[in-house]
Amino acid sequence: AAAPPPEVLRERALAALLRARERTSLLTDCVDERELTAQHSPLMSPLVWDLAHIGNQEEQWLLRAVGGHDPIHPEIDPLYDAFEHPRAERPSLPLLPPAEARRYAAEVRGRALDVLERSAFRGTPLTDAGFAFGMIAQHEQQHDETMLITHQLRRGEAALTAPDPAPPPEGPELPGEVLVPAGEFTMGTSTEPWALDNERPAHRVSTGAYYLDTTPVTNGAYLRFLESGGYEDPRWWHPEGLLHLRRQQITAPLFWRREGGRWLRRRFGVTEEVPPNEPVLHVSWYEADAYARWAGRRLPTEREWEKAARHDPATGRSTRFPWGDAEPTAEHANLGQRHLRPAPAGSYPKGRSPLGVRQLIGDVWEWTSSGFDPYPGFAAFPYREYSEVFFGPEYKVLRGGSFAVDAVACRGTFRNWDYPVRRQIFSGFRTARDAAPGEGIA
Ligand code: AVJ
Ligand code: FE
Repeated sequence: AAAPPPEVLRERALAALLRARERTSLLTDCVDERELTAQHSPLMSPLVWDLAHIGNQEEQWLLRAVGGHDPIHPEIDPLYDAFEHPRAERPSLPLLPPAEARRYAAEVRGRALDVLERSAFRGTPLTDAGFAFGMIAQHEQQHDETMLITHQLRRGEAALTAPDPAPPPEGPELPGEVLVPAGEFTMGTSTEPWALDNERPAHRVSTGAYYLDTTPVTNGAYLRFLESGGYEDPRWWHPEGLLHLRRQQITAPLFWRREGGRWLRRRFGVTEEVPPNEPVLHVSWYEADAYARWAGRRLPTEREWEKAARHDPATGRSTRFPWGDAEPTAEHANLGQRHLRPAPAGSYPKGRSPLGVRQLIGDVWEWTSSGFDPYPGFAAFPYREYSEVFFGPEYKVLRGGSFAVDAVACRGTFRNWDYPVRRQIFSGFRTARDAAPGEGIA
C-alpha cells in the first residue's frame, strides 16, 4: 500500500501527540506538588520524573535526532535515563521541580511541533511515515499508563474519576471457549507504520488446534480458585511462584482484602466489592499460571494469542485488530483511560474476532506463557534499550493492552513484557487448552 500523503501523516502525528499530552496533564495536574515529588511505591518513579522523562525522550528523538537541534539541557539527560537510576532511587535525585518539569516538557513540545510542521515524512527510517512522532506519542502514552499505576498505588482520597463502562449487551450466553483451527498464520508486521522494533518483521508461524477462553478470566471464576484453597495447594504453582507467594505472604490479587465475609478491593482511592463479572486484574504471571493449572488448562502461548487476535480464517490474512483493520473506537474496546476499570466479560461485541473471541484488545493486559524473544530477522530500532536488552526468558510477554493504554500504543501485534512476579500493572489473563486429536484440523 502507498504511504498516506504528508498532510494526512502530519494530522495523525499531531493528533497522537496532543492526545498524549492531554492525558499527561490530567495525570499530573490532579495532585499537589508534594504528591508529584513523593514516591508512592518503591516500584514506581515519582510522577515528576515521568513528566520530565517524557520531555527528555521527546527532546532526544524529535528535536535532536529528527530536527538536528542542539540539546536544551544536556546535563539533565542522565537523570532521566531509565538505565542509570533504578526507580527506587529516583526521588533522591536532583530532579527538576514540578513547575520546571512542566515548563521543560512544554518547551520541547513547542519545538517538536515546528519540526513536525517542516517534516517531509520520508528519507530516513526515523522520518518515514512519521515513525519518530508515532514512537514518541506511544512512549508518552506508555508512561501515562505507568503514571496511572502510580495513582493506583498511592494512598489517600481519589484524585481521578471516570464513568463506568456500560453493562454488556443482553444476548444468548457466550460459549466459554472458542476452537482455533491448526495451521499457519502471519505473526508480527512489516507494514504497520508505527509498529515498534520488537513487533517486526512479519513471519509465518504455525500452531496446533487449540481452545481459547472467549473472554478474560473473571473475578468470579478466580474467586472459585481462591476459595477452594488454590493459594495453599502446591500442585497448582510453579515452584518459584510458590516460594514468592510464601515469602511475600500473598493470598489474593493485589489490592484485595477480605472483610466480613466479603471480598473488597481498593481501586483509585475507593474501596468497593469485587465485581464477579469483571476480568480479574492485578495478578502476577505465577497467579495466572496457577489458576490455569487448577482449571485443567494452561496459559496461551504468545503465538496462540496473536493468531486468535489477527488470523482471519475466511481470507487467510492477518488483520491489525480482531475486528479488522479499522482503528479502535469506543465501540470496539475499552482503551485510553476512558474508564478506570475493565469492562464486564462479554462486552464489546463489535470488537470480537472472526471466531468470536472477545475483549482481546483493551480491558486487561493478558499474560502469555511465552518469554520475551526477538522474531526471526529482528533488528533493533532506533535504540537497543527499547527492546533488545530485555530479550530472554526472565520476562513474560503480555498482550492486548489494558483500559489504561491509548490506542496509539495498542494493536494486534503490540508486545509488552514484565517479570512474572509483577502485579501492580493492569494485568489479567485468559486460558487455553490443546484440542483433541482430529479437532480443528482443516
Ligand atoms: C514496554 C511497558 C515494558 O514501561 O518499561 C517506556 C515501555 N520503554 N519507556 C516500560 C517504555 C521506555 C516499557 N514497557
Ligand atoms: Fe520511557
